[in-house]
Amino acid sequence: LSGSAGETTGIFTPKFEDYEKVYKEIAELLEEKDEYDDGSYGPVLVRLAWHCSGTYDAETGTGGSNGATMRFAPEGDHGANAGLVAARDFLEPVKAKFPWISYSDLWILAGIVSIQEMQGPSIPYRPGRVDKDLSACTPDGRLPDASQGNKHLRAIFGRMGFNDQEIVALSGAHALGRCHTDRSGFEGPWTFSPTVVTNEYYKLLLNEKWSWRKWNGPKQYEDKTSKSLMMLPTDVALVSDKAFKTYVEKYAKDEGLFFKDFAAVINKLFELGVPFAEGSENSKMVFKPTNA
Ligand code: ZEM
Repeated sequence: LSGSAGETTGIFTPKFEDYEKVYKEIAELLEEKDEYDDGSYGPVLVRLAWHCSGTYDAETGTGGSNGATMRFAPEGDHGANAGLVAARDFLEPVKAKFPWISYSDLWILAGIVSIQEMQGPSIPYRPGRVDKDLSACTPDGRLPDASQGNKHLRAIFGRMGFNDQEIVALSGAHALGRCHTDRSGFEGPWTFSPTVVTNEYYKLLLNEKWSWRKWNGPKQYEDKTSKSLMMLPTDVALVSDKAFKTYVEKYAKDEGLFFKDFAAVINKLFELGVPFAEGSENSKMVFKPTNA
């Protein structure tokens, strides 16, 4: 009844079926626009969803995916967000077709669609994010700096409320995508299958020999075998730190465990600081991947 009551007053109350339509639209666009980068916008869409969420500060309750403040110049221009305009532009036609969805709900949904369509685990979804104005932009420097190490990772992710196990599980996202010299300055992919969610990142961290790449760019590692893969200093910190390494070993051994923990921690990341409706915790949406 709530749906029809809404309609009579001109307020549209979207339901599961409506979000499912948005899911399908994004999935179709992913398939259609397959000439970007390694053949998919999936990785950069996952990065967009992460960079909205990763500004969260548990102490002040500021930042996080609620607000979509990366639309505005101060935050959109933060060095960490270089290149994410490609992901935001990709989603503009979806926003135009479904104007009732907020940018902040749309960007997070796109991250979930991408993970699922790239054969990753199923990630539950809850809408409820509201777009804010530019006064809600977060200060620069809240996202991790790839040139740093274990202390920095614990400080940045600790501020969001994540522990060691969660930091390692989140980092498995680097199975996806690549670094671009014109964005971060770093170069290359972490794995040989950058458009498929796998536990390859952990296997490579453990089983490859990583040495400093000799080049003019920022300090990064290259693998000894093919010299075509890369690791950031923050990636290698996950095997040089003993506590982190135990989780790298677990996820390298057991892809099922990684998928389970990745789904849980991505769900937590994407919901940081979002004032969801009471009771919505128990009624999250789960979408079927298109080709399952
Ligand atoms: Zn990333 N990430 N990230 N990351 N990331 C890049 C690319 C991608 C760090 C980082 O500095 C960088 C997480 C954590 C951390 C993705 C997802 C997630 C790039 C390359 C850098 C430099 C950007 C470029 O040049 O285009 C650091 C220091 C992290 C701390 C642990 C987490 C958490 C992620 C998701 C859950 C993804 C998917 C990409 C690939 C983007 C693309 O365009 O291919």
